Amino acid sequence: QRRQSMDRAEERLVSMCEERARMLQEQFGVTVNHVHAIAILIATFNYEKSPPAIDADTFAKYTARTSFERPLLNGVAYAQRVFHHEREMFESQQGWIMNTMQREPAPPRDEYAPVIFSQDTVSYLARIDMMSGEEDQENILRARTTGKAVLTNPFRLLGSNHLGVVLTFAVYRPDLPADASVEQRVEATIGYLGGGFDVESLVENLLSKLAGNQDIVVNVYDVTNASEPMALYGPSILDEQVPHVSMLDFGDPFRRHEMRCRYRQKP
Ligand code: WA2
Repeated sequence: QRRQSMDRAEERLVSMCEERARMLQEQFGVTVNHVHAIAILIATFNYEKSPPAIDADTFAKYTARTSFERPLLNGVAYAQRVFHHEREMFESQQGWIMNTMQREPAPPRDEYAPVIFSQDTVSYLARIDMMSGEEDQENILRARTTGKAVLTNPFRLLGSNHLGVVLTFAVYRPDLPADASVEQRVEATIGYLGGGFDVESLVENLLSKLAGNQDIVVNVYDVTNASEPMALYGPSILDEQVPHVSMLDFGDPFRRHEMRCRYRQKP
């Protein structure tokens, strides 16, 4: 009798965890796909047309109207690639000076990635050189050599200070061949599109709507380095209960994530 109820409890935990992992992965996937489409939109409308057929106001309107397509993202922003020798011209044309994330004037470097377009929900990113943040810089460099969606380590996002990860796509000149080399990719890079997955608040909101949510504790980790899991979501765990582990694929082959579920109280 006791054996059977244990099995049923275990089965219920497994199915609740798998359901949550599938849902989260699905919402991650649709969000990544939509950001990819905006990256292509920018390449098309900002580069192939002269003068550019997109400006900051149009970008803000379009991204606000399509935010339902990106349910887990705090917003999207576009950072233009600017070389050091172009900086003076760029700043005088824009009429502003690029800042670091610490809100200081950006110190000299070989190249910069100042945000020129942003969704209103992340308007605090405007004018910031995204190369000034360690996580953002790593993402930018990896995005442009791979041509794929890339994710950062879990860290606290600007603005909300919520735990999350940043998604970045490189934007290329539209003449980049499909089989381009790494060097060709880097050379053809004109900017970067991305935003923050606000895991702390948007995943909470997603899970809170599911039946049985009060019964279980859900954690999400970045387990790219298996011996050093990095917490991305959920409370710190004190008890030694063995969790059920569900695999998560957020679309960046360089990273591994997993969901771990436990009963709040032993059944
Ligand atoms: N987006 C939202 N919140 C953030 C953040 C970010 N980066 N960085 C820190 N907090 C413009 O990679 C290009 C968005 C990064 C793109």
